[in-house]
Amino acid sequence: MTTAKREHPFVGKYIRPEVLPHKMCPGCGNMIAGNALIRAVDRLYGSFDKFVFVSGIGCAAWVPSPHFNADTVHTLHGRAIPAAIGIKLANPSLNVIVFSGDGDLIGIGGNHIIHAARRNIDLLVMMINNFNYGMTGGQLAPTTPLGAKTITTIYGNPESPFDVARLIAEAGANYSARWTVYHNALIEKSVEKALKMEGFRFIEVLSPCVTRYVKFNIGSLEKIMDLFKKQTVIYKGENQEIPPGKIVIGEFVIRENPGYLRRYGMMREKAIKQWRKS
Ligand SMILES: Cc1ncc(C[n+]2csc(CCOP(=O)(O)OP(=O)(O)O)c2C)c(N)n1
Repeated sequence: MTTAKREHPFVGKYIRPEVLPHKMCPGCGNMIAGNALIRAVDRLYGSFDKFVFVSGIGCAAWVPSPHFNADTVHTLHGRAIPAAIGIKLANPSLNVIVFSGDGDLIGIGGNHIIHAARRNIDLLVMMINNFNYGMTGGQLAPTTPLGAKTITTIYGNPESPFDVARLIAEAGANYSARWTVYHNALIEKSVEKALKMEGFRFIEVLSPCVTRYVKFNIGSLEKIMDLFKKQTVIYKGENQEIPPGKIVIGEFVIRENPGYLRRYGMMREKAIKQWRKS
């Protein structure tokens, strides 16, 4: 007996039908971010032909691979960025997108991401921040809020988290933004904008891990979505006063600096000219 292939009603050709229904927990925000990414790609390019998606290990890393009907590379934990850099340098005509979790990108992969931002490498990185290591049981991550409970900090987290979007902006990226899955239309616009830019572009998406983090700290999906709706303020510049308890979302930096490939090309030309003269 053959089973009829099901096509996703909205993002159809971009999703491999054989992997549906997806395996994320009910209420997980991963696919909302993935959906926004697909819609932005669809509007600008109409296909995944010129794209490669790279991910590390974790629930978020499962969004492009195996779900996207595209060229995807599922790398080792924390190593999505170096793999993506290699792909981009080998074939600069490709749009290389890293899609992974906070534990993967800023925990084990933290060193890679800050240097890729500093070097303004021509990559788009989407990081799902669900405030913990979801796939392995809800352990403390470098994004877990101070005082929050996780399976490894049952009395509360004694550490301060990284403000990842600002860290990446400070490190030298051309674009850095943060949204929540409540703001899915804004994620889509942000991806569209980032895809038109060069250099390192970073989009952080705050997302509910209902099975772990939300269960330990907030209580329910409704409550965290309400928090994303009511407790967020849009970033308006460094002089903005942020009331206590608010979550700042928005675009933290938009630069037009040459990306790594263009800078490398300029240096190369200079070197060739000097060598010809000598
Ligand atoms: C070298 C190595 N260390 C640890 C692990 C175990 N591990 C797999 S996924 C993961 C956490 C992923 O967290 P995150 O990136 O936040 O993704 P999430 O599951 O929360 O979406 C860890 C610690 C591993 N696979 N490889």
